[in-house]
Amino acid sequence: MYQVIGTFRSRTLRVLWMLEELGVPYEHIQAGPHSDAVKNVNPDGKIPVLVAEGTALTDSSAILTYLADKHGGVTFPAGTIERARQDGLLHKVLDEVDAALWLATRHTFYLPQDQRMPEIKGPLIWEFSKTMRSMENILGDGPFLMGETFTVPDIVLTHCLGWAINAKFPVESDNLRAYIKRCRGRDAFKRAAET
Ligand SMILES: N[C@@H](CCC(=O)N[C@@H](CS)C(=O)NCC(=O)O)C(=O)O
Repeated sequence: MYQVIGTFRSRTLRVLWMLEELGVPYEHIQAGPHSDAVKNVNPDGKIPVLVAEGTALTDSSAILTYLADKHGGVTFPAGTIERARQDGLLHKVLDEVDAALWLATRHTFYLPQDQRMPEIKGPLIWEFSKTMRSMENILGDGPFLMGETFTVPDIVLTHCLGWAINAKFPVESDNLRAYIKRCRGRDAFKRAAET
């Protein structure tokens, strides 16, 4: 059985959500970054970690893609044009949304005090707003980023948008707000969020 290591209030939620979407059983070990439980399997101390077939897999997007391919769900098949578009969207979300939020988080409270540049948040918010306009265009009538099919980048973007709202990054578009609600309304998300 898969083991998911990481706290619920982190990128670990993405992995729990994917496993619920796929209907695959798993064990969830609640452990924070740099705890012994994490460092035993990932010396970097970062979460989430998925232990699959005795091997510790790291990076939430890599884990989601592995699970989607392995169980044949929440993705277009590898080697198709749709999959190339899906992966392009995943990388756009990682480059422009996840990276901005993580940089702001590090400079707000994660880095040692003397290494922080909290003023970086202003330019990051400016760029983030541009990205939100672009995401709104891509989403169009949706309902999901890839149209009718819910895929890996929807999990990552929905997770990031929740993070953005908590971090006071503006998500003002009604269309994107409705998208978050739609994705979070999925039974699999509700089950993951309850674990
Ligand atoms: N790109 C990685 C980032 C992993 C990551 O930075 N996780 C955070 C928690 S969400 C963490 O463990 N931070 C501790 C650290 O950076 O030392 C992923 O998507 O899994």
